[in-house]
Amino acid sequence: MKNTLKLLPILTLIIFTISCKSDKKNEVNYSAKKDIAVADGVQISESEMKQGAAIFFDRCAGCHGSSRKGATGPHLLPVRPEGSDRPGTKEFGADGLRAFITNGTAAGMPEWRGILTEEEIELMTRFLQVDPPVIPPYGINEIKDSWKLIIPVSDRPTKPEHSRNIDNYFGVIMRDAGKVAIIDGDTKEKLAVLNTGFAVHILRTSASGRYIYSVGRDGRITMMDMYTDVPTIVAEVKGGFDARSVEVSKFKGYEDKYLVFGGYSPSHIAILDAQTLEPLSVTPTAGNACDGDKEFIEEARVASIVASHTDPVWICNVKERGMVDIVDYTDPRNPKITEIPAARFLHDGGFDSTGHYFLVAANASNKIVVIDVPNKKLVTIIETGNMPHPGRGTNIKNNLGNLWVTSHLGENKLSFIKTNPGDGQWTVVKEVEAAGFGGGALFVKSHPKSKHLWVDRTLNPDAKLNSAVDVFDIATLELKKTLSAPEGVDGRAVHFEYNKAGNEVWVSYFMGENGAVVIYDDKTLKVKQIIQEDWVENPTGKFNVYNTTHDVY
Ligand code: DHE
Repeated sequence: MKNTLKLLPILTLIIFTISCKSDKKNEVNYSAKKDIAVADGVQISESEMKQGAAIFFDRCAGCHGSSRKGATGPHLLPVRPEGSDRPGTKEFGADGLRAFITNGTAAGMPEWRGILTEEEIELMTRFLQVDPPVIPPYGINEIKDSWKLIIPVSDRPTKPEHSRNIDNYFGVIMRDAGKVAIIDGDTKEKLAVLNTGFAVHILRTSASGRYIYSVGRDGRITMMDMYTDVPTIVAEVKGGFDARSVEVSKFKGYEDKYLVFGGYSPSHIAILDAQTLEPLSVTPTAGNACDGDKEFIEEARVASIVASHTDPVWICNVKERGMVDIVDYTDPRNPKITEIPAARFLHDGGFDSTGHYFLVAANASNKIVVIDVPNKKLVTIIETGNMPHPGRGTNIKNNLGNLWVTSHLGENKLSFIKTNPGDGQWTVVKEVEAAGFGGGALFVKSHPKSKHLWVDRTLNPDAKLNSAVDVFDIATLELKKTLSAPEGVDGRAVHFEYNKAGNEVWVSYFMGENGAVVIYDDKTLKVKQIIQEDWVENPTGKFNVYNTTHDVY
């Protein structure tokens, strides 16, 4: 059973990728080398190489890395790389690869039968035996070429064209539809459903709250204006082939000025004008690992990014290298980057309640890293549990002190880290189990005005657990209630967001037949409203404008 638990993180990462059922495809134009395919004795044409690369990018790159050198999953290179205990794919041959892909493996690879067609599996058995296609260069010129300024700043309204309360707008991601819905949180009206690109991942809001930016797994950033009567897309740009995060400048004097894009592929930090999305600079993130390993890590993907409110910096987390990069944006064309060696692989994180400290999960080493942002220093690294996955985490307060909370993917554990000075600061002062067995939690959430802590179990294999959410009492840290999916709603419960007032919690249901956004009264824990119209397709992240702008979590 322990082994199953250990596999859960790998499995879950793969489930993320599988679950993306969109017909839309990421348009990565890898340049295939005809001669390599032929020289290796594998029959594969240039167009098949392109098709294989597209399948790999959409389905496999999240775990195995865009360049197939391995990340959370093993490498998939034709020949065993020096020092690796993992054979090359040529050693497995077409039969071995077919068996892995079709049936999955005990090490956590899922069965792709039924998800990929037989022809696609056949193609992948050949694609994986030849050298990976070269990822074409993508730098500032390519970003500039992709840039579309749809509505110039001078043609935009100077004040809202409506009397709605923008602070309580919600941006809701419809991941598989490649869309973002803007919902008025006061009236629950859908104001617009905007096309934002392949497998949208997260949203961030500008410091003024006027603009919402989305980023997707095609590296596309879409900028949406909330001042127009109907929210409108005003600019778009492709910052790379693949990405997971974007953030804006929030420090006084820099509000709504600059935007940072974190590239998974290529691995780089791009800075853009936040009013127009014009690219200003690109800095590759490749380099050595945090632990003194001399291996140069080319694929050094940028994971979470937060914007400091106390300094003109972003905190960008370089996953494979385990480096926390503090990016000073005062000179955006020549950003000054301070690298803080931390732990591998950095993933997601958020601020403590003061906004002075940033806490980020290093999920390959089961740790939470604490960074003192104004002083650009590592405070400490805390061992928590198997695969911490906090989202941005959440801040609560009770008789143990101010606590920042993380859930875990790999085990059933919530860890409460004390953040205020005094005995126990930066240690886990309490651990709590949720209902049932196993991990699979992705997100936690509370609000300064709430008495509750909400936790999902999205990637737990048990449908009863993954379709429910647990609500804990902040004062006692005891489980108060497990809320199952309301009637007529199914799928996995994922991600929470409070409204501005802090008295409603919005929960998404995705990967089912009857997805929805369910709105709970945070006090009574009763369903207030279910948003389940036709346009609601596999909803995932939800971002309230006020809370996102002010980092209320
Ligand atoms: Fe996410 C946050 C990466 C799969 C929904 N996800 C993040 C962040 C990273 C990340 C680095 C932090 C962004 C930040 O704060 O700046 N996510 C990845 C992956 O690499 C991964 C594991 C696999 C993949 O191939 O993408 C992955 N993520 C998923 C999902 O499957 C989820 C549940 C739905 C989806 O989009 O496919 C999902 N991730 C989210 C959401 C956030 C997020 C909603 C933002 C949480 C927040 O409150 O800030």
